[in-house]
Amino acid sequence: MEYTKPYRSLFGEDGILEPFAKKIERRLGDMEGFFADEEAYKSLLKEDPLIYTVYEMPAPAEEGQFSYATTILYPGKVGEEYFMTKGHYHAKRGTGEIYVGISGCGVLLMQTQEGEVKSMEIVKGTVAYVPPYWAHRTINTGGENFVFLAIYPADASHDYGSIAEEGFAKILVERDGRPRLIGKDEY
Ligand code: M6P
Ligand code: ZN
Repeated sequence: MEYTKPYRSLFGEDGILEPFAKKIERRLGDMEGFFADEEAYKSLLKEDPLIYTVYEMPAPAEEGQFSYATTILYPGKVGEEYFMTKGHYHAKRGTGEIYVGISGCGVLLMQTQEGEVKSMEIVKGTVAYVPPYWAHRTINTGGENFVFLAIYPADASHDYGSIAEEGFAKILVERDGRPRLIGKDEY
């Protein structure tokens, strides 16, 4: 039997994982249809800002293995809606995930296939559990980078399709200077 060799990485408040095996950068242009305000999306697209960067250490995609990744979600808004990750279900639906806040502040938004929504704040030191079957997305509600660590089964695999098509039932917008969760049709 071939054993996977143990390994580790270090990260600081900036969230850069050392070492990392994979770096994913998502710009606004990679997120067409994700934000509610299409006009605001189009006008910001001229700058095509970087929305988030993921540093990943994927383990072999086998049952029992774990991958980990840090995400740096930059501050900003598209119209009234805060910068956020695409969000996904796990392709292997019965797998969960753990998030650990490193710096900045944000919200972890979760939703079941039946449309039940849960949101929780994440700050430095928060550990949050995403149980199996919940789609998950993170949102930066602050003025600085929102940085967190995620640990998930290596064979979970991302299912972006359902979110790209239907989105989340709720979106997080800034109203009177504060974050407010509203129905996506209330924008
Ligand atoms: C976290 C984990 C990763 C995910 C990343 C960005 O680090 O959940 O698996 O890739 O956030 O989120 P998304 O894949 O939804 O863009
Ligand atoms: Zn996940």
